[in-house]
Amino acid sequence: MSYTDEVYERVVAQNPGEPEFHQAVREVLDSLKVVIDRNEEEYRSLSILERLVEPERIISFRVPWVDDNGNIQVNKGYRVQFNSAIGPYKGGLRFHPTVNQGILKFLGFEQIFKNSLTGLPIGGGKGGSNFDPKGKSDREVMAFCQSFMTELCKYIGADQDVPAGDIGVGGREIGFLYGQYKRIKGLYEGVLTGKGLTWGGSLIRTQATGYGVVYILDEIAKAHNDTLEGKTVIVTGSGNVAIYAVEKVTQLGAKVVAMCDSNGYVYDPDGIKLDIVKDIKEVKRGRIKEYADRVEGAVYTEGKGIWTIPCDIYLPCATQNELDLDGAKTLVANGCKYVAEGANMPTTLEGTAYLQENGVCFMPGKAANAGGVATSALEMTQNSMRLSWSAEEVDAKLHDIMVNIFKKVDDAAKRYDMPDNYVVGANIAGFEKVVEAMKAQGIV
Ligand code: NDP
Ligand code: 2IT
Repeated sequence: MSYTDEVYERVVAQNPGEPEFHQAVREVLDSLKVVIDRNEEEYRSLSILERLVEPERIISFRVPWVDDNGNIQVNKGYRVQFNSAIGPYKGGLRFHPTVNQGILKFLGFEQIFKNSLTGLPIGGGKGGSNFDPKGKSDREVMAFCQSFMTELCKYIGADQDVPAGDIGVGGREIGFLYGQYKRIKGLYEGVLTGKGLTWGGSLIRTQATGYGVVYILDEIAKAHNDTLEGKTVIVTGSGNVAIYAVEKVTQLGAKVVAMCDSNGYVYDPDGIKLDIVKDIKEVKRGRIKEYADRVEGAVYTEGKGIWTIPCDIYLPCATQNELDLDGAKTLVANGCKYVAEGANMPTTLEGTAYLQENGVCFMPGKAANAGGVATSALEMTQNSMRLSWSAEEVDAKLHDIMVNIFKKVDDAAKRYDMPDNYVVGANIAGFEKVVEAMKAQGIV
């Protein structure tokens, strides 16, 4: 059996009940096969893959808090510190009822390669809780965040582990978390990113993930002698990543016709009016259904199926495994040409294979959505220097980083004779830097 298959079997046996983690590992190991084959002896003797798939540390803790009715609630809290070969652990916190250890391990594992691709010195980590911020008052969210940070603060620091936002964690939550960290540790340091602009945050961090998806999409189009101008686009989700992907792709001349949330999707043939989506989601914390009540000609459909609307470009920006094989088949049948993942692992392995086999240019999340964490690293840099850059400066750096990620991914795919296979390219290019660092640092 090949070394990669052996390690995959071991991961499945030793990490039961964690299908998303198995899936993320499967994809990476399949891509790395061609690299490992060239030097299997050395990788085996150093147990590189066994070390790569085992988190350096997982911290799990109880998060007790008091709700508005005076009842005590208890949630689970986690931080997965996956790999620190190239820098302090870096990655978001997710607050969503579906969060469990396996989901955070898949996210932390993806983060290792994503952070490597940015070219910046950040290792891989992820954390979160099964807490559901939906429908909670600001006071309840604050009580939860304070309790969560009271435990987490023992394990993080500006040069140790720097969390940020993810699903269910935005500016409000980062604020409450930061306040509690500072209160307990007495340190005003860059321990979290995605901070507010008056207290150490970076301009463009809010927009960065969505903008970055579109910057790399633009590079893919150019590499295929194409342009985004006039294209019809679907963006799934209507959270942070989705909103700013819509903003940038619209600025570049494309038309977004549909968005969704976990309840259903809206179709607006005239093009989504983003100011209305922002008001519903960023101000009122409402449902996407309200868009159809406010915009004439827009139609709301309850449930899944946003991919049935014909499009040239599909940007999944909601959550893992939202696009399966049937969805992929429908996209191809309707002539979709590009898929760039704003979310982490939103396409199943079968869906991805079908898209690639049918000529769709497919950019995986660990490359396409790396602009968020890259700008987080720029926030860390500004915090260390105790100054802040202008929006233009940060945006230009983000753009350069995304162009460079495209080059690295494209180059690695070509070096291994799989041009246009950006999945293989991203995994190999991300791995190359991390493995060099792991080898140099000995058996740790
Ligand atoms: P938000 O919480 O801001 O938004 C999430 C969006 O996805 C919401 O519209 C939400 O709908 C929808 N969604 C969540 N879960 C589901 C589900 N099970 N089914 C259908 N829709 C769902 O999160 P972000 O925009 O920050 O994150 C979106 C994705 O992007 C995630 O995969 C995240 O890991 C990834 N990502 C985020 C980065 C960042 O900087 N924020 C960076 C890189 C990747 P509803 O409100 O109904 O739950
Ligand atoms: O998935 C991700 O890259 C994020 N949620 C952002 C992480 C970060 O540290 O900015």
